[in-house]
Amino acid sequence: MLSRRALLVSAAAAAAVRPATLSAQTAPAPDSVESARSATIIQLQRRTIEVNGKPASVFAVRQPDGTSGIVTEVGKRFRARLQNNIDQPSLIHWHGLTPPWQQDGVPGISAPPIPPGGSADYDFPLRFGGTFWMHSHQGLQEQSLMLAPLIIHDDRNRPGEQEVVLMLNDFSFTPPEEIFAGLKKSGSMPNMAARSPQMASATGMTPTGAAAAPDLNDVKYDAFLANDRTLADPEVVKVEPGGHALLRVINGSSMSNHHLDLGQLKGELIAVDGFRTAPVIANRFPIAVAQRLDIRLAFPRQPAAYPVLAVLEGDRRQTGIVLATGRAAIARIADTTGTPSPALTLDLERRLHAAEPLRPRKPDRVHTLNLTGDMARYIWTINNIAWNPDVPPLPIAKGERVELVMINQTRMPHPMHLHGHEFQVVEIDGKRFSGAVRDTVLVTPGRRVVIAFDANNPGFWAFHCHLLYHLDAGMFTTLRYV
Ligand SMILES: [Cu+2]
Repeated sequence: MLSRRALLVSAAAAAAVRPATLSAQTAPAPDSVESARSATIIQLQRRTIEVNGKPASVFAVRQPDGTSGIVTEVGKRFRARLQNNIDQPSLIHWHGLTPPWQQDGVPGISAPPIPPGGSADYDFPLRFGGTFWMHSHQGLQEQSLMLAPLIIHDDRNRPGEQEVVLMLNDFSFTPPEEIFAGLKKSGSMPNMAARSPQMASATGMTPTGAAAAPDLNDVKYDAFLANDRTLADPEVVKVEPGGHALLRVINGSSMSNHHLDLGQLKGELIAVDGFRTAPVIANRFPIAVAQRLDIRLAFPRQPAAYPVLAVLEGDRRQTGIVLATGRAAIARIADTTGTPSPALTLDLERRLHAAEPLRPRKPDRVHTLNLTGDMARYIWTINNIAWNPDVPPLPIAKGERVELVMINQTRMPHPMHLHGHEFQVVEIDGKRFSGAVRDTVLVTPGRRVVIAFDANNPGFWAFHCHLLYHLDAGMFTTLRYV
């Protein structure tokens, strides 16, 4: 398990790679007095929410005034003091940002976890705007909602335009450690809906390498949350008739990929994972775990209610919020759809083109990463190795253009996340193209996806599957360069 090992290795790892500038906790910047004054206080807390009519004890990442996460502006510095007000160690990762590696928030890689009652300071420039999020990288805390939005405004925010943030989460009353133990004990229980013949053909799978049908949703959740609520009592957001809004969707789920369904509204997708793309107009978009979508919406003039739904892939269950213009009646929305949705595909990914692609360049270094695993024993691996502190980091060097070739040899989709660097999707199944710039890309079963990035942020970085229990079961590795 990453968490326990992470604790054990943190000292060794830090000793091995820590440069003269120490971690956030111990090395205040020279202007630390001013930093502390202008820093945003973020507190890790316990809170109780109601799910399916029952109280649920979960975490919160919020400011003293109750604001969940942070909204800030590009060009500013990210200055935050993170206070651990829970009774266990924790550390928060700023997902999608490019801080100095010691401030990246991965226990045992970037810095030791913050003990209960402790705090850590963060201070680094915000190089780009967009929709990001923050979440615990400690143990399985993310499953208990130790997460929040991290929104960086830039010129995609039109003056006066409303902004709607939609955070998606999966929820279980079973403690995450028990969920993980159950997966380990019984292996993955494949989703029956996902095994039907039409599902197999819908995914276009060929029975080479991986099996013919994907396995989806290996954790059975009690609820799917949209801004902490279910469709039994969804959030209703008032929007301007005839107006526009910028919808920022964050898939903060631990294990659940979704189809975002805008119903009657057409959306203009303008960015993925914070980075702008050539616009794509549609009313349905895939969103894998940890990914984000920025979608511009236009509302008709007449009063109406517009559900914005997230349908679990390969399943009938859904969650969402309602956007209402005028005094529209809000009808009850069922928490299941009529027919199961298909598995996510890479169809949209193939159509996405970065508005600001990487400068074309031959790679100086290519690493091939087979995504592998033993479903029966619930061990998830990269090149058949479950991560442990003895696994050497992937070698790269400063200034290189690096390509990572990911080949999914399993029957589950894996959303792969690189820390500390934005990357560009440059190939899917042998076809080169100038794809989206992102920080998390889905690799569906049997597929080959290639990403490229510039090694421009030296340090010790994590690269892993963002499905929480896959990550904890070993589908994790590191890159290190100075
Ligand atoms: Cu995975």
